[in-house]
Amino acid sequence: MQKKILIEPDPILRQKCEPLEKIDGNAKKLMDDMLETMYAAPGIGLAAIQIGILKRLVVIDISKEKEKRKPIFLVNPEIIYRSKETSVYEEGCLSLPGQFAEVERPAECSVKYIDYFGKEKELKANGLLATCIQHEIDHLNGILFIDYLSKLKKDMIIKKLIKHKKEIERVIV
Ligand code: GNR
Ligand code: NI
Repeated sequence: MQKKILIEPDPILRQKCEPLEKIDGNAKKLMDDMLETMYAAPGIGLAAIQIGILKRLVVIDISKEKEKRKPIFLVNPEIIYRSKETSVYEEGCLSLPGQFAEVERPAECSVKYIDYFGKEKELKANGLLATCIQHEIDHLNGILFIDYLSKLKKDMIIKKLIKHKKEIERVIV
């Protein structure tokens, strides 16, 4: 089932998420819902916290539109390596609709995680995947990409989002 994505400013997005204890049917159902929500948005990543669930759970799929889908589920992910070399990407976030900004992060990283089937895995990533992994793991710690911008840029984006939320309210009421 497709879920509603929380939009900043929302205090839930600033919470720290708890590790998932075990991958039971409920957890699998949640991961399936996250994937469906991410594809519908559409986005290349989604953390459970973005649909209001405070668990350390991420889905990512950076495959192109016409390619075969290649979803990656990261349960309790931990970054175990960050390159000194950095790269800059124009980032967006489904919780910051319409807002984009360049963010500098380590160009490469390795992540240790548990997969959809409960198996321990490691993945070394570069390029867009490395950026996306770091963006998603930030979500699990209550961090958004606007936290890396100047106060001026961050405040401007938050102001726009508040205005956007008020406009949506007006349509509903
Ligand atoms: O869809 C998304 N695109 C994106 C582009 C550049 C860097 C990070 C991302 S993640 C984002 C989806 C999202 O908000 N995930 O939390
Ligand atoms: Ni995001």
